[in-house]
Amino acid sequence: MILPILYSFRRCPYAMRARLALVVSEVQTELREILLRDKNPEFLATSPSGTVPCVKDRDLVIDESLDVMIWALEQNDPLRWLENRDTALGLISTADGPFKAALDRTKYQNRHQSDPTEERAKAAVFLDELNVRLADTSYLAGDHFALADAAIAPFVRQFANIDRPLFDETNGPHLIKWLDQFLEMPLFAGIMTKYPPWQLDANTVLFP
Ligand SMILES: N[C@@H](CCC(=O)N[C@@H](CS)C(=O)NCC(=O)O)C(=O)O
Repeated sequence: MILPILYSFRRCPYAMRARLALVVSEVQTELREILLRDKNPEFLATSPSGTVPCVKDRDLVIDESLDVMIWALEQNDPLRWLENRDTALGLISTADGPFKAALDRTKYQNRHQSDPTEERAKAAVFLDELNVRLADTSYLAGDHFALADAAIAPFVRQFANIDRPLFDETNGPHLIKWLDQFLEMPLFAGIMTKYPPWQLDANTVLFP
């Protein structure tokens, strides 16, 4: 059987969300760890955007992390991650749009010539919205950890890691608890295994 290939990068939050969905759906892939500063020609020939994650399943190429999640979960969704999908997709669109822009402009202020205080304020609009949602339920879109949580938590983690004490001081308790719960999930530990960068003659690495 030819397995789908997953081009991934351990620390990329987009690749993290894809790996979370692959673990939960038990869709097995051949994992190829990519170095973003030295991309393999095979990866560049596959991914139209040159970004991770990217899945190649025979003739099908999936170059967007959210599409990888949905592709995997539509094959097998034992934990009902696709429930409340429309609510999830709305939140993910804000996370990937204005929130991710503010995250990058807070984290890489030199590259963007941005004002981190202004950018933190923009990020806070979304983070406050999440905190309000999490006051009512423990998860972003329903009564269990699902698509929205898995797609968004890697980005909230990245934002929090810029300055964790400041994050804890300036964010609501429900959001902090939700993030900490995510970081403690065996599921999260399971997608953060380190792999050597892939090479053409490397042994096959199965994921999950
Ligand atoms: N919209 C894409 C974005 C993926 C993305 O930007 N990934 C980053 C790594 S976190 C990347 O591969 N950047 C290419 C580079 O740094 O050269 C998705 O959702 O998959």
